[in-house]
Amino acid sequence: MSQETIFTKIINREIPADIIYEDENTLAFKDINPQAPFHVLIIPKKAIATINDINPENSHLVGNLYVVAAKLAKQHNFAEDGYRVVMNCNEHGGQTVYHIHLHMLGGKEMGWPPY
Ligand code: DGP
Repeated sequence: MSQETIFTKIINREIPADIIYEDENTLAFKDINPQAPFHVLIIPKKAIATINDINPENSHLVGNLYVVAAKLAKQHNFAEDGYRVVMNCNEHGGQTVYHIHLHMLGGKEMGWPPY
C-alpha cells in the first residue's frame, strides 16, 4: 500500500515543479534543494513507497528510471564525464519522501564515500 506524498501532487500538477521529462510511466523534475549543478529526481508515476516495496510486478517501473537517467545524461551532455544516481531507503538511508525517486546528480565531480 502506498500513501500519497508531495510527489503525487507534483505528478497531478497540484503543486508546481520544474519538470524536465515526462512519459507514460515516469516523471523527472528538478530537486528543490539541489546538491549539484544538475540535480533531478526521476520518479515512477505509480507510487512505490520504498526500495523494500519493489517486486517482480513493478520492477519494470524502476528499470525505466535508469532508462530516463541515461537519456537525460546524453541530452545534457554529461554522459561521458559521468554522473551519479542514488536512491535512499528509509531513515538510515536518508529517505524523506516515501515515493521512490532516483536522485540524478551531474555537472561536477562527486566525492566518495557519500557521507
Ligand atoms: P530523499 O531524502 O532521498 O527522500 O529526497 C527527497 C528529495 O525531495 C530532497 O532532495 C528534496 C526533494 N523535495 C522535497 N520536496 C520537494 C518538492 O516539493 N519539490 C521538489 N522539486 N523537490 C522536493
